[in-house]
Amino acid sequence: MKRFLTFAAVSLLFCLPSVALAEEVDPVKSWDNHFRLYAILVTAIWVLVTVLLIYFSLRYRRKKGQGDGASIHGNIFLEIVWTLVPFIIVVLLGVQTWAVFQEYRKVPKNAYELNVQGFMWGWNVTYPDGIKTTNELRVPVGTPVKVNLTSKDVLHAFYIPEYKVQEEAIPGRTTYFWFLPTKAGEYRAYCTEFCGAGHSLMLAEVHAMDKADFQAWVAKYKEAAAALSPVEKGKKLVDGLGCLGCHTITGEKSTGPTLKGIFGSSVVLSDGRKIIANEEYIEHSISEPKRDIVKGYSPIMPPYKLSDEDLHAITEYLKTLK
Ligand code: HEC
Ligand SMILES: [Cu+2]
Repeated sequence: MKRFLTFAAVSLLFCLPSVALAEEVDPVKSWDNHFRLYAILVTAIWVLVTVLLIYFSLRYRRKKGQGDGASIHGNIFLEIVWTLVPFIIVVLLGVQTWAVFQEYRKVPKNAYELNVQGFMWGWNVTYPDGIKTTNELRVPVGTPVKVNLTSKDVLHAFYIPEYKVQEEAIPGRTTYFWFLPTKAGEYRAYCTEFCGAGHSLMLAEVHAMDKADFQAWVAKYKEAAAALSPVEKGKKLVDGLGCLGCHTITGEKSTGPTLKGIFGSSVVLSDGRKIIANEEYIEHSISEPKRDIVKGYSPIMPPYKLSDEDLHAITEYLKTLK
């Protein structure tokens, strides 16, 4: 019993570095500890075997005039020792390997989640705020980062050496990995699955940024996204203001005339005038619909009080509906 307890205590000590002692789980540290344990054990065994080999070769070599030595048959004690010791070592390493593997697979709950898609030949990154980058991965220091990985075409693999993570990117399937950026800096991610002529160019920059820098980058990126082009903004307005409740953009008549192809078309008004739908006409049709009523329609469109900028954006969008 006492022996068993000693054994249990020693086993625990071996596993401690990666499992129990870690205040903050970081697979990189656990991996390093694991590797160190391997290195120490392997070196110790190598030194022991080599030293004994040299010593015995010299000490017990056959000298001139000596006959054959005594023939020795087995030694139960030695047999048990050299079976049990390697067995214990293998079990310990096995247990620790399993513990490290668990860390790699168990993503912390507060992880920042990114989507990465490999393609021939590059990496598309999508962030939670809808930010998109290509061949550029930005992550906040101190927050665990989970990457959902997939591929658009063929097999790729995503590898960041410094974070000791590597995962397969498989078309039609989503795999994942996570890591903890601990220090601000620039790293590089590689494709490690031979995927064609551009394989060696499939690199991505990994920017580990201090939290404040990262937030500033997100804010700046969002601002840029908010500055939509007039056409995009116009589309948003038309979709958002309910214009499509009375108008189509596909050519069919609805409660109101279709908005498809309206710009530059000639419109017959209810009082018989015929005019060309230019910017001014369209903007007036929205802000003062009662002024010019299209022939064959009832004057039911409500006036919209919009800024000049918004009116312009809608007009720009309507111009694209050809
Ligand atoms: C309640 C229904 C209704 C809504 C909502 C509505 N419209 Fe109209 N719209 C009409 C009708 C009916 C006409 C035709 C009679 C007229 O000229 O006022 C018209 C006419 C127009 C015309 C002139 C069409 C032509 O062929 O000359 C434009 C441009 C237009 N609407 C744009 C818009 C936009 C942009 C919105 C949203 C911001 C909008 N409408 C919302 C009913 C509506
Ligand atoms: Cu690749």
